[in-house]
Amino acid sequence: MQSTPLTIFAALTCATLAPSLATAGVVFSDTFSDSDRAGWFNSSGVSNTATVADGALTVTSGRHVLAYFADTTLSSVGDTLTLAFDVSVLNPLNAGSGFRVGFFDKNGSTAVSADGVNTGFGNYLGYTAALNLVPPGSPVIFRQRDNPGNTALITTNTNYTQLGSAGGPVASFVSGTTYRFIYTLEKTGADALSIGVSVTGGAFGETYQHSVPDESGIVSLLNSFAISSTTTTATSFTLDNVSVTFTPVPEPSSFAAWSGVAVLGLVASRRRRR
Ligand SMILES: [Ca+2]
Ligand SMILES: [Ca+2]
Repeated sequence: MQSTPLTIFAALTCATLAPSLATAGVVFSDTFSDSDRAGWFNSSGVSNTATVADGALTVTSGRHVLAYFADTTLSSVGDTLTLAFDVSVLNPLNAGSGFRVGFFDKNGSTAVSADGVNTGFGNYLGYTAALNLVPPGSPVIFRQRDNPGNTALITTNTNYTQLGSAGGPVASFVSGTTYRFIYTLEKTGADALSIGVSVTGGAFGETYQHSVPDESGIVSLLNSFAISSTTTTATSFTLDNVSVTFTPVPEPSSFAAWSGVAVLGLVASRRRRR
């Protein structure tokens, strides 16, 4: 297409509108192919409890690993934030709430910049899902971190209110088997969220998926996540192909603006052909 004043205007308008949509998509990604764990912080002051080898991150149980992403707000009904990762565990055991994942808002705190022993997290708000890797029918337990104070982020439930529980793993995790773990927050109302997990792979197939709602006092600004297992759950866990993806529903105003741009472009194109 040749440039006309209208197509130039349309292109400029697109460029102006583009930043408002730039927050959609992948806001965090790590495959550990560079053999380091820059951007990940271990709750231990002993650095060798989280190490990268063979392109994956292995974390000793009893500790969490934490990473940050840009402030992301679930503002419209349908907006979804998803943490996805491959995980394998070594020597999984029967322990309720043993394996935990969480999305958090650091809530004005300074982001940690080094490994530490559960310090600096007193103000964090957010949500966790916890499950038993080797259940006898234990449910997945969903909690909200809504009572800040204790500085441990995810290795204690002191700061948490239980939102509910749902079903339970339909099989046990098997040592050394890689599973795809997906943890999701979806805005479902003005002051409501749905928190869900799904695990696929091994004996789980596609069948393991549960969620519960939080129907008031929601945390809709998120900028960090953590993954943890208790010492009674497994010897260690190994992560790879970790991503956080923000999937907003398109704003009506964005639709209107973009369709306006499209109409302008079409008009310009037709005028030129006449
Ligand atoms: Ca990798
Ligand atoms: Ca709540």
